[in-house]
Amino acid sequence: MKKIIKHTAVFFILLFMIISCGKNSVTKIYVNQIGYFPKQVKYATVVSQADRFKLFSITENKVILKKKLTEAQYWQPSGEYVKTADFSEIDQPGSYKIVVDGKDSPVFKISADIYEDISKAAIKAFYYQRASTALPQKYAVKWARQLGLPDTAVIIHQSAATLKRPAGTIISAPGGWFDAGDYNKYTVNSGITTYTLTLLYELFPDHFKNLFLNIPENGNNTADLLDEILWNARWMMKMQDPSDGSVYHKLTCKNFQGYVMPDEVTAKRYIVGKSTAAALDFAASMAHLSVVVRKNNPELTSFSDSCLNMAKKAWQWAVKNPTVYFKNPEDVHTGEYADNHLSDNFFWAGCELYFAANEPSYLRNINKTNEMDTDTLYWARVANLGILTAMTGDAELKKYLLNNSEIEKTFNNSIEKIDKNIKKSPYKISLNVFKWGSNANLLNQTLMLLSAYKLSGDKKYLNGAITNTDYILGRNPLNICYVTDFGASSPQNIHHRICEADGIKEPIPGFVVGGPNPYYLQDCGKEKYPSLLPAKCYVDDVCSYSTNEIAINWNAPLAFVLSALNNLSRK
Ligand code: 9MR
Ligand code: 9MR
Repeated sequence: MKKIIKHTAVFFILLFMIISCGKNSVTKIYVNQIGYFPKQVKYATVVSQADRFKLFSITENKVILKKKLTEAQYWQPSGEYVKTADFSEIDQPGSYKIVVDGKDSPVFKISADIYEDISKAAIKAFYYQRASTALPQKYAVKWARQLGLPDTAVIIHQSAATLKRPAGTIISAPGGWFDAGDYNKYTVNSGITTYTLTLLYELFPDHFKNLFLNIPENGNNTADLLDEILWNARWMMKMQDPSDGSVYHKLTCKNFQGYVMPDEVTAKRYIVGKSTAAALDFAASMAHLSVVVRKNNPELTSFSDSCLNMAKKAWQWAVKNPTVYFKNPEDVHTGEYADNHLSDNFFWAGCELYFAANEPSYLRNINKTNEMDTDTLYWARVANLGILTAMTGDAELKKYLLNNSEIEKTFNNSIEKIDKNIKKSPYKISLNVFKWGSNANLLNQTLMLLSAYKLSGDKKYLNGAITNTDYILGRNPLNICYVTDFGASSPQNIHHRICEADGIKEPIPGFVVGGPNPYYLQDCGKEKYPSLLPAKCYVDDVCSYSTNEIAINWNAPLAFVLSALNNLSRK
């Protein structure tokens, strides 16, 4: 009996707390701070006791819509009850804000070209990551910088040594992009990044033939996006050991550098390790590039051939050395990108080489989709890249592949899961697990949806892609646009050595930060994080490399999603 009374009391106290908290709670309105497309879905997310919202047109200086909010739904990752303001019926271009309970949202636009600037900035960001070159003011405006880290004399580390290239041998491997906030260059992460941008170019070739990014290659005949991809691909080619086709795992200093500019780094640079993952990701991304270049850029035929030859050699090495797993040697402390789960990498590279070489013998892994993790897509889980290639590749070759495998079914299942998660989610997004790089995980799911939309024309996938992207651009529990220099509120203190050291207040534009996740609080210390709830565990502080760093493999799906939406939503 006593127990029951105690339980009842606890129950009422909790109930009282919930009700009184709810009453006192301040109204919050989250919108896509960049804006919304005419003729497409438009949602704001609201935390409020109120049950109605108004849409105020700033252009016309009047309220143009009054409507009911949806019922509140609880979202566990942010610990909030949220309602949706659906104003999809408004298509008139202009500036707007949502008003609830006397409170205003950030101002946003409705316009067909909302993603024009931000989609370009997301690609231009790669130019700012270029290693081994000066960035003249003409292209880099106030973020111009001196040449640093030329990488023309890097040392073969013991872990990468062979008879022909013993430890201490000097090789040249200039160019490429800095991985992230750090100055190192990692083959595995370069592979997925290069692939993602190549797929973007492949799916929208006409869009990119006319898109100029104000980079040094601007005046040549090659699309600027492809020029940017080539900047990295030419570096990757230097990461192959020509004597046996193996691929080095990374080019790095032994330790992470302090907050200095590239030209101030004095530490030596090393070629560290070889790995099966690096060989396969190299093979896959190079084979894919070779196909896309062959198709779109006849002026680069011999480059395309080299890509394919190098991809084949890397594959052969990987087949002979299927379990060379990378681990940092004792004296090296930079990013590891360790991957000991390689069935997906074999599958991805096999698919790519099949298309590139028109040779079914590469397909020995195609029926292994059930051994792979196809629910996710990031640098260590790449099965979906092979699946995307199989779904979007050359019609004839694709027929054979799809007839002889479960690939189509697996793709459709993944897309349905993503779509279902969006429908279930009070925020209307497909992300419900928040890991390091959470924003990019959501963007990669969105990339899958957009590919599905391009293939099927089914509008629900476009809708899902739009609502997912809203979250990245401000319709999230922190009310922040996660892309630097865009939106009403955006990250100012990214974990990025250049931005920290350049003496310029504003961060370089167009970078998406990794985003909230609660798994690595020791970078800043737990007390720096305003909340430990997964979708709120983020701090705009340079110390937070687990939530506020930027990275090439995160910006690639950002560029993909924004460019694809910019193109598709107008049709
Ligand atoms: O700056 C590094 C960042 O690029 C990496 O993502 C991160 C995790 O590998 O590590 C950062 O470097 C930190 C190091 O791991 C520990 N000492 C402090 C460094 C940040 O200044
Ligand atoms: O993106 C990587 C993430 O999945 C890992 O959990 C994390 C810790 O190992 O490392 C991330 O990658 C970092 C890399 O190791 C070094 N450069 C910065 C990358 C982004 O934070």
